[in-house]
Amino acid sequence: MSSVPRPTGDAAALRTLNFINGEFVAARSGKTFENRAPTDGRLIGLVSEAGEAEVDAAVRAARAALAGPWGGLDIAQRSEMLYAVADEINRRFDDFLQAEVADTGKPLSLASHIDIPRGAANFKIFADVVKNVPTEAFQMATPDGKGALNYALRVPKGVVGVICPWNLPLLLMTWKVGPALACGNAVVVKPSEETPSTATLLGEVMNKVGVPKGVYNVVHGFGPGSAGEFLTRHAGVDAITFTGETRTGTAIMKAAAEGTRAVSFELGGKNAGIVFADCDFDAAVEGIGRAAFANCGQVCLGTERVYVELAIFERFVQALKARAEGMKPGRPEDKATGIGPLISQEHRNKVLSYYKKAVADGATVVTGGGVPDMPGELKNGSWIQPTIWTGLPESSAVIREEIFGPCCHIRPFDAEDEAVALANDTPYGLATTIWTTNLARAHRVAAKIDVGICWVNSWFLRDLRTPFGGSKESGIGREGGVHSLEFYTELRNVCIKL
Ligand code: NAD
Ligand code: 6OD
Repeated sequence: MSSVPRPTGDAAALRTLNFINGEFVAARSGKTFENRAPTDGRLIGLVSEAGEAEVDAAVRAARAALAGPWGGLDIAQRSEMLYAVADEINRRFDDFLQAEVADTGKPLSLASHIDIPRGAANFKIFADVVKNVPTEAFQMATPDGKGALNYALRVPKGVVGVICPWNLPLLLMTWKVGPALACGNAVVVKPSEETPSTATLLGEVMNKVGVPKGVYNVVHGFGPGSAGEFLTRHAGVDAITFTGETRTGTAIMKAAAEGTRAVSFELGGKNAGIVFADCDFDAAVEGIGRAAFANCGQVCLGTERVYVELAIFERFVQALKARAEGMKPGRPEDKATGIGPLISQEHRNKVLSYYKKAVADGATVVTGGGVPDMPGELKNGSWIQPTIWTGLPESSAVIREEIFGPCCHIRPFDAEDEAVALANDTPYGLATTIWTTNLARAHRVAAKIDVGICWVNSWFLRDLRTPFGGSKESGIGREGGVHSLEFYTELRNVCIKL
């Protein structure tokens, strides 16, 4: 039986199953929920909703794997296995691509350049990191003159619960599963209820390359009162790594407090873009265009607040308008498609409520502001127009709250300090993108913005060895490169009296 429904055929008969202890299993309760395509609302298939029994079985399977053959592998053997996982994802590239595109509706061009290649790369990079990061050693003097030697061992945290969002499903899930497994942990993954497919498909890959059963488990369901809550509350979970909304992070942190479990949180943002008059104008328009509209604005690092130096403000607004209007909505496989739909009708209602609020708060709608007219079955999809506003007060909810849609507000500024103050005036602290050709200014401003990631003359340019995460309400901790090892392992100091 295939673990993932394909987008064609008798969808109602197809089930996306949980993956527990190396097997695809339906929940004992028989409960399922629908997985619908955001492009046209068609039923992709039914997803088996894990209950407490399945979550418990997954956690136990993970624990048993740690005590079994997985726990006995050395770093080189584990790394070799993770390379095989990456190679198998690449071999089945088209299966992953179809599954991701069916669940999200994102353009094939985007998923084939970002989501799936990064899904594979996340295994290779951390397989390399674990092999190359040393631990520390200290010699110390002792009163008897013989001394002592201290050295640190890195040991896995144990069973890691991985809770994922829907915007970059495979990429963000493997961004956590890759390092967790490289460090020798076992995982239980709870993908978003909106995008269950690629995490499930990865179970087939794990079996194919011989990852021992129980090392990688997937349970499907929702948050409160469902698999998400059952997993984060489960006493057998040693650490929780989560990507999603800040308020969900708060709920998970409360669950993790029981048993003082470690958390790593990658949360929401309300990121600023700052465009100085001395920028490379075309590059800035292109970069801010990507930051505001890529993935239909559903990227945590995206820019919803744009501050542009007064001298180029009007020209910039018109250029970004032209760029937004040039993005044609359409089917993922259509080469002319520039923008996909939002993930769901529910999310579209949320984004549209901000579109309404913007007008109520006095915005000038430069472009967009509504729903595009789509032909045929696409009418049933969750399409939305890329939207640009000007003229809002900084106090508007549209400026203060994360919308997670293809939209941005553009405001002029006069001076560098003013731009920095505006960018920092938010409870979030995830990312910023700065556009300037003045090198001294680039360094100066980057140092003053209170975020985890600051891009200069670029956006979403990722070196996976670098620290990734947010400050303020955008997260707790950093992942990436050696920083991932800090979360996914415990350092044990061994002190030997000589
Ligand atoms: P979400 O918080 O609604 O859901 C994320 C996951 O948490 C889902 O799997 C959901 O089922 C689960 N969940 C919900 N409530 C839960 C609970 N009480 N206990 C346990 N699990 C629970 O987020 P989303 O809507 O899927 O994703 C969009 C959000 O994610 C945006 O806020 C975005 O900024 C954020 N995000 C952040 C990053 C980052 O790296 N900082 C990356 C991507 C997305
Ligand atoms: O590139 C990454 O590693 C990463 N975590 C990206 C997050 C994107 C948020 O939507």
